[in-house]
Amino acid sequence: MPNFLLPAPIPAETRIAIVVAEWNKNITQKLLDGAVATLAERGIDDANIDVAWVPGSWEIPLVAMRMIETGSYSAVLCLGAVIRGETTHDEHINRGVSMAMMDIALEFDMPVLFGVLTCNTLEQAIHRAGGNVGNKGVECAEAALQMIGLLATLDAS
Ligand code: DLZ
Repeated sequence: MPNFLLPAPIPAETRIAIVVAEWNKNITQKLLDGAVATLAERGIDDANIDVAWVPGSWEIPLVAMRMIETGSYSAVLCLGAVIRGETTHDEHINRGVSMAMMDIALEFDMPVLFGVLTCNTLEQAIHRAGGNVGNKGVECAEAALQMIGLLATLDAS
């Protein structure tokens, strides 16, 4: 039987940053609401959640990095909705943002949660923002708490 590393309990003072894009706000507001509600259900006080709205998903990585640099947070949730249009803009945004988010996570040794929807249609986005495919904001909040706990376990071992 292997040793399974279990996430440690989340300390009450844990602070979470959320960066959320205004572009497609009808979708991203639902992602934000899902994330905040999930964090609250898991014991994170509203006062320990800081939310920064940015113009679009392209702007998420810079603000995520700046929030991490304050040293105040245990994780940063990045929420956005990129929807394919007539041009290839979505490919550029998705590639740039996803790679930057991974770079930031590894450089700053912190969970950076990828809650940017990358959809072909508005309908797909609606389904993933509280519709019949769940809510990506909820998933990100749950993933953030799991990662904070797991990293704490690794710190202690
Ligand atoms: C410009 C643009 C377009 C066309 N589409 C989206 C989108 O689907 N989702 C999104 O989050 N942002 C979009 N943006 C805005 C860019 O992310 C960015 O804010 C602008 O290009 C300014 O840098």
